[in-house]
Amino acid sequence: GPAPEAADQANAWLNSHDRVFGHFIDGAWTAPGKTFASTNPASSEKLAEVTDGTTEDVDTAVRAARAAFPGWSALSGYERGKFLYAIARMIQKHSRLLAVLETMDNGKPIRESRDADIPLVARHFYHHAGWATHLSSQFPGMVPYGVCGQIIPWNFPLLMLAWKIAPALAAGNTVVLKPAEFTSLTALLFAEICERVGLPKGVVNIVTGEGETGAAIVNHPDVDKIAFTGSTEVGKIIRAATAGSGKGLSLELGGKSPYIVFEDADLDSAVEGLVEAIWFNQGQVCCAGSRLLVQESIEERFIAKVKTRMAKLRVGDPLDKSVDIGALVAPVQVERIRDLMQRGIAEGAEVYEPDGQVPATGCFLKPALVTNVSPANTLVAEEIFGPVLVAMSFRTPEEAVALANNTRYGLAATVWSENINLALDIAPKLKAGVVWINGTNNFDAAVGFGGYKESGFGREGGREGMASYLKPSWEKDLQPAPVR
Ligand code: TXE
Repeated sequence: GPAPEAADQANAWLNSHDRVFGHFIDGAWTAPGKTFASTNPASSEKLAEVTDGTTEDVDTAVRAARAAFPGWSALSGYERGKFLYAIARMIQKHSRLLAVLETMDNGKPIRESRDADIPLVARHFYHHAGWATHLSSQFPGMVPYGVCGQIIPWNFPLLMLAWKIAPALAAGNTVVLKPAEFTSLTALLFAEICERVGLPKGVVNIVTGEGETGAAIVNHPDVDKIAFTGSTEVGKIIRAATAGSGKGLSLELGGKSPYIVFEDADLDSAVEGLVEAIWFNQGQVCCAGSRLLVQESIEERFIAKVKTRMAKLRVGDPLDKSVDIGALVAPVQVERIRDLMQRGIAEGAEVYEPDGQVPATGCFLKPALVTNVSPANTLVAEEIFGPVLVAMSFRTPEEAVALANNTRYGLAATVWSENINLALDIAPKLKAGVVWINGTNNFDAAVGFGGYKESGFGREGGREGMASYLKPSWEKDLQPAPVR
C-alpha cells in the first residue's frame, strides 16, 4: 500500500486554506461564497469546499482580466516568457505535491500523475515560454485576442489548464479559467503558483463552479475568445451560444478512437499499446483507443493475449505506486458507464472482466472487454469514457478504414503493422486529428492536437495552437468597442 505520509503535504496545503476556497481574481482570493464539495473518489472523503461561481463572480473576473490586458500584452515576448519559465520551474519544484493532490482529487494512479500529467504540464509552460519570444518573427501582424474564457474537464485537470493557459499567456492574452466541478483543487494550487512567481494581477483568474458558471463565461459580452474541452453535448451548446457574437472559439470534444491491429503486427507490443490506449486514466481520455479493430486471421490469438494482460492489471488505491487502474472521477460517471454497459449487453454484447476484487467502496470499476457487437451497438457508437474496450474484427485494409471512420467522432487513431507501406497508406485515410503508428497516446507540446467532425475543431499545441490565440491586427479596428 501507499506510505501513509504520501498525502501529508497535500493535506497540509489544503489545511493552510482551512479547506474552503474562494476564487482567485485580480491576484487575490475572494471570500468563499456558496460552496460545493470536492471529493476524493477513491475514498469518498471530502477534501475541500470550493465556491460555486455566480454571474457576478465571472463579471468581476472578466473585468480584472480586461484591466490587466493592456499591460500584459504590451510586455515584450521575452518578459512574458520569463514568467512562463518561472511557472514551469515552480511546477517542477512542487511536482510531488501537485501529483499527489491531483491523484487525491481525480482518482488517477499516482504513477500517471507523477510520470505523465505533471511533467507534461511543466513541458507545456517551457514550450510556450519559447513561443512568447518568437511571436513577431513567426506571426508578423498578429495580435492577442484580449480576454480568453477557458473551460476545462476533469480527466486531466492540471494538464488541460496548462494546454489552455500557457499558449494564451505566451500570446499576450489574459484569462478567466473555470476548472471542472469535480477537480478544482490543482487549479487553485496553480493560482498560488502564479502569485508566487509574481505574475501581474488579473492576468490569470480562476473561477470555480459548475456548468452555469461556465455558461456565464461563455455568454459574457467582454470575453473575446472561448476555448473549451469537454463533452460534445456542451460543445454544441457553446458553439450555438457564441455564433454571431464575434468571439473566437476552439472546441476539443469527445472521441471513439479506433485502434487497428493488422495480422503482421508485433502482437505483444500491440497489447502493451492497447493497455496504454484504453486503460490509462481509467479510460477517461478523449483520445482513448476505445474501439479495437483486429484482423480476423489473428483475432482469437490477439484477444486471448489481451485477456491474459487484463488479468494482470491492478485496480486499487491510486496513491499506491503499484496500481495500474485507480478510481473513476465521481459516482455519476460510474453510473453512466454501468447504464451504457447494460444497454450494450441488452443489445447482445458479451463482456469479459478478469477475476479478482476491486475495493468495495469508492469509484472503482474492473477493466472490461466487450465482444460480439454490431456497429450499431451502443457500446460501439457511444463514447463510454471508462475502462471499457470494444472489439470488432475486419478482413481487409479497406474494411478496417471503413469501420474506423464509421463514427461521428474523429479525434485520434492508432495503427499497428510491421508493414510500413501499409501503415502509411492507411493513416491519411483515417479521419482523425492524429494518427499514431506502432505507438499510442504520444503527446508533445510542440504538436497540434484536436479533432474532426463531432470531436471539435481547432488545435492545441505547436504552431497551430499558438495561432489559435492570435488574430490579425486589422481585426481590432473592425470590432465594436466592448460594452462595459
Ligand atoms: O462533461 P461536461 P461531463 C465526455 C465524456 C463524459 C461526458 C460527461 O463522455 O462521460 O462527457 O462529462 C463545463 N456551458 N467528456 O458532464 O459537462 C463543466 O462545468 C459552459 C469528454 O463532466 O462537458 C466542465 O468544466 N460550460 C471530455 C466542462 O464544461 C459548461 C472530457 C466539461 O464538462 C456547461 C469531459 C455549459 N452549459 C467529458 N455545462 C474530453 N473530450 O476530454 C458544463 N460545463
